[in-house]
Amino acid sequence: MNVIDIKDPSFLKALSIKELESLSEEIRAFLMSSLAETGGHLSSNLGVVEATIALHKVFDSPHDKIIFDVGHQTYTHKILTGRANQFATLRKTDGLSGFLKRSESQHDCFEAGHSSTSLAAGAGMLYAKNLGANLGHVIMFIGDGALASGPALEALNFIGHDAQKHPIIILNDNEMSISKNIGHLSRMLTKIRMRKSLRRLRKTTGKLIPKPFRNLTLKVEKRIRGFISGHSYFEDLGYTYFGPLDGHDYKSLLKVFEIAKKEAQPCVIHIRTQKGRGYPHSEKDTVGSWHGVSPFNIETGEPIKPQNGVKSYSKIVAEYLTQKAALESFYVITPAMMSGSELREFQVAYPQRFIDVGIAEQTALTMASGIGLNHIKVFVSIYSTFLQRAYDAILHDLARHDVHAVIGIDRAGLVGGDGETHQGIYDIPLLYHIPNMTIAHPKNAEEMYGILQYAFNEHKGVIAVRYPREFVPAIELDISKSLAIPPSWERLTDGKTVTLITFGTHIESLTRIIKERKLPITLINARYLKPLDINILKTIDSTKPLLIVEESTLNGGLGSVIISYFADQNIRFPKIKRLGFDDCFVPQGDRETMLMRYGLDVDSILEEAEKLYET
Ligand SMILES: Cc1ncc(C[n+]2csc(CCOP(=O)(O)OP(=O)(O)O)c2C)c(N)n1
Repeated sequence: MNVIDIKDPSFLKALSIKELESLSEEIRAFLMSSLAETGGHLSSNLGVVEATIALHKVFDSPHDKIIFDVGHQTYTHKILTGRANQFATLRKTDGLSGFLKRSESQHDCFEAGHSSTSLAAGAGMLYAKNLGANLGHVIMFIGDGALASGPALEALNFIGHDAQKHPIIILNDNEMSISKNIGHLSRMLTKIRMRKSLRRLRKTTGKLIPKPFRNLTLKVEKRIRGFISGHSYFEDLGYTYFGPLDGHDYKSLLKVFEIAKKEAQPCVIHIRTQKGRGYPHSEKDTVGSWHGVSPFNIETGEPIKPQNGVKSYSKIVAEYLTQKAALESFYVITPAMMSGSELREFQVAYPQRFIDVGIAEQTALTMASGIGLNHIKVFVSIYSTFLQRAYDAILHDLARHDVHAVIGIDRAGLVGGDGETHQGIYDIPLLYHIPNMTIAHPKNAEEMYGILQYAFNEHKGVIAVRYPREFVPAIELDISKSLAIPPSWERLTDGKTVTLITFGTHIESLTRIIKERKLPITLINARYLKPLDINILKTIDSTKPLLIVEESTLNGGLGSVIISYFADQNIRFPKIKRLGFDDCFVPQGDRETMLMRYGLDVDSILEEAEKLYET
């Protein structure tokens, strides 16, 4: 069968194991050729082809609810539910989502993008079922990386206590998060795997051992087994535990899924899969380079458009940290995003000062407080979108203690293909009202170094430095030549008819165009969003219109704070206009297109300024 022709998963019921195996091969080949064109979450998807097919064969979606954690590994699910023909648009503007999307299919029963929500969502569905919601089995499919995160562990603890409900948790254990997994849960899973291997070893070698010695070896083995595994973690939490199974072997998958279907108790099915299976480059990956990829050449594994001559802001920050670490000791913490935040080089150079806490954003920020309270410097690298998970840790644990800590907010602003769930446009209001908080957003790489110098060397409390998912020319910056830039704004042009306050990377183009075209605009770089630069605000001509632009949600953003300031001073402007995202979730799409759509590209900003001074 051509995968493009698949309409829904019902055809799987009639397929034999041989046929399922050849379908897996076709799906893998389709995924590889399709993702080579579009990019996407390659490794996670190649690993779960058999498990997804087996789930859809045994269960009846959409009546049975299959909730995939994060949703980044759902490409096979998308194919089986009739979306293969949309794969050319994967993660593109107005295209197929890279995650589950309820508006795409009735088989997508819950949407995510952030990890570790599937168990709680599934628990909610079971409670809804109890009050009469018409749904069948509830299956939560979660990776070993996501299971180790707080929200998943909380739900695991909660669900297991209720023997009346029947959640089916599929634990997809590939020993990887994006990079190698960390933590004790991961070690415990290794022990469970070893226990199974020991059992198998005993079966095969037992007969070879002369009879008088068999009892002795059994005793030794029992001792080793007790030492290695103890009771099963999941059984102790109230689950019937199945596994570990080979997650690529249909015979075992189908058998155990069928048994679990009939179980009346909460159960965990532990499957072992190989991340990146079927493609040598991704099979070998241990650092996460193939977790999410841009378009690549299948033969060589090389990216189609290598980013020559440019560097990401993440890389600029990582280079600063590496240079800084040669001068003094401090910690860098990441919640599982070493690869995306380009911290690999730092980790290799300073492994003792690099902490990957796994998908544990709150832990990352509270740990930073513990470190900072002991007068040791600490940098937490975190994506804007995942910072949402750490709000309380920042407010309650860091800012309230007024600890010195630097938070690097990566992916601030629009993020492109990851879309709605990952947009970095909500952190400004989230942080702004927190006392003791300083927030910066440099306009370019040099300014980034200057702000980081201030943040590390002179600042006393919590400071967040935002930077976008954008590239800059690959210049080498030298920390020794970077002067600290303390909280202040800069006036870049002096025009007579309108004042434009903004921050971020479009400032350079705006400055250039305003100067070239001699536009009558006063342009102000609000490189510190908090505190406001009152000295500069006092110089603004309130008889002229004011335009405030931010690549952020407007509610509670910089514009609203500036307007509040002027209102408090009883200063009125003839006109004030704010540009940003107005109370909305912004869908996926390439950055430039989406900025244009929302009127935030350089041309639209200047047009808006022009309208203000013409009226
Ligand atoms: C709250 C949150 N933090 C970080 C991420 C980024 N992220 C996406 S997938 C992933 C790894 C998940 O690992 P695992 O659950 O083992 O799934 P696998 O990709 O290995 O199948 C991470 C860290 C996220 N989606 N959500």
